[in-house]
Amino acid sequence: MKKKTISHKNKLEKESKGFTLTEMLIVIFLILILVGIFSQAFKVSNYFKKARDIKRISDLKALEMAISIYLKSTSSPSLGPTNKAVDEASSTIFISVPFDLEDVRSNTLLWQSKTYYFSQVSSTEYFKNNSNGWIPINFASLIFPSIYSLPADPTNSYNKKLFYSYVFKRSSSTFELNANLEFEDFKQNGKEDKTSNDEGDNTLIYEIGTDLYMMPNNLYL
Ligand SMILES: [Ca+2]
Repeated sequence: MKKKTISHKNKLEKESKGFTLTEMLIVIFLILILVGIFSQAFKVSNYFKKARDIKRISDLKALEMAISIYLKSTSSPSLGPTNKAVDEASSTIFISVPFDLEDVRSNTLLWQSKTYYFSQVSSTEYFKNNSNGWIPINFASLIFPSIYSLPADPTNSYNKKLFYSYVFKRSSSTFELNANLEFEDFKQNGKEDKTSNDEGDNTLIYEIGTDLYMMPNNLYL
């Protein structure tokens, strides 16, 4: 009777060990599936980051070209409203985020002992090409390149630090456009670094324009 009890106990232990092994195999199998799913999701997420960055770079290049041609082809060009150039009383940063989505118009930014103010327009105006858009330049009369509507960052969020920005200097008729990039390969020291070799003063940010030393370098921090 005692022998039977021991044998029953051994049987239970064997069953218990067998179940653990099966369970382990199932867990390993599930982990492998999850690793596969996450690595695919990571690839997809990277693909979208890259696509958004390509749009950012191409948007800013198009805007730079349009502003440069506007300056050359317009008899008395205006890069922005009175007092809002970086060399005027209220140095202003114009951003692509509409104020009715995220309002930072009362914010200020201190950079190198100088205070910068923010300019935003509404979501029904920000894309306008007639100086009422987020870039205060009248592109409406520009024949080539034709800018029918101003591009904005694909994410376009101040809080996420993904938006376009513009500043200008009146005395020299110069300007700068900035965008923050997401794709690791395009960032500083990445395989296709786009932010530290653009001749600007901010190695973390994609800068384009005719004076790349105007935008405060703490704007996207
Ligand atoms: Ca840069």
